[in-house]
Amino acid sequence: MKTALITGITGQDGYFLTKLLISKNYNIVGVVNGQRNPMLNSFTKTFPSVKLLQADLTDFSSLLHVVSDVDPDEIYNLGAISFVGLSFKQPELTANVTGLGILRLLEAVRKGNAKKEIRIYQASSSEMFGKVRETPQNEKTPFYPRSPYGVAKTFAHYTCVNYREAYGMHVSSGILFNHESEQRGYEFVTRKISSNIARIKLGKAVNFTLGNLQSSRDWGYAGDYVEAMWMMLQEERPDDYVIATGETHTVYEFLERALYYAGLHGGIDEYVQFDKEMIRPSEVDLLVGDSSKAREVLGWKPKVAFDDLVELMVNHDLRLEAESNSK
Ligand code: G4F
Repeated sequence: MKTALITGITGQDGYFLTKLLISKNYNIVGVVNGQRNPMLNSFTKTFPSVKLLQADLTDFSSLLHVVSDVDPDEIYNLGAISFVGLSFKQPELTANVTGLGILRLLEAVRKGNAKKEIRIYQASSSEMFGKVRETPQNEKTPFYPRSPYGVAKTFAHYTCVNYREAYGMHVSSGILFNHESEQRGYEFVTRKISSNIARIKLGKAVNFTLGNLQSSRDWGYAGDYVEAMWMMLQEERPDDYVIATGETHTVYEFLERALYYAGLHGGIDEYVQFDKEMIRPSEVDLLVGDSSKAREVLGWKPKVAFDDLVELMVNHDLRLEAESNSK
């Protein structure tokens, strides 16, 4: 039985990766900072067999202990300050967790007592492409990050490349484009839209606020994307892979589709007000990924299309809101 150690296990991707690895009969250990984590209770209820250990990506000695004690076959580093908007407000914390976290983890593997051939997955991000240099973006596209989050992820990405080359470590990075689901945090735009539209549909709200509706994202389904993470670590040779659908849509289009699936037929202005607080100091205007390499080498491809993604998120939130009425 293989053992996987997962940081950021209580987030959206941690949820789907845990499900996947349980189906593959892994022994799973999660790294959590229990005192500050509001998701902990629901995670332990959903996955009672997963062992959770206390450590933090900002605390090298805690990582050293956990890695040495668990001695995993695979490590998935999903832990991060992952909300781009917040990274502008807390840039130093973002650099520490999202940027330096993987450096500490790699050092914990190198210096600790765990086996040296551990395979490591780093959650890189399409935010690294930022002000894009070419379209679509692939593994060779130069990075131009536009947020403290993007800068931190770029540092982390190159740290992984360096540890691979300098020390021969088995580190692979998935350059994942936006991936959403019914487990998505409410601060991200897709879930903000689906949850608020569900509330409007059920008469619990009349409108909600959004910022820039013109930016375009390549949105896929998180459940599909965690399969790519696992596939990367099954390859003999570590490498970097873009994981994306190859389709891009504006926030406006997501909103339109969501209103349609909820059966709300008024104009967008009827339901959405502009909030200048949501405008970022610098924005990523357009992301669309070319995942040919992952398709060819890993045999990975996305299964859930854009329309299906919007529909499943809206239906999920309509159900949630209806259930909370009946409680
Ligand atoms: O949903 P978002 O906050 O996601 P963003 O910034 O693209 O980042 C996500 O994807 C990255 C991959 O490229 C990940 F690395 C990262 O961790 C995260 O998962 O915003 C999407 C777009 C932005 O252009 C934003 O300005 O939606 C725009 N937007 C408009 N109104 C809004 C809102 N975003 C949020 N969160 N809230 C709004 O009210």
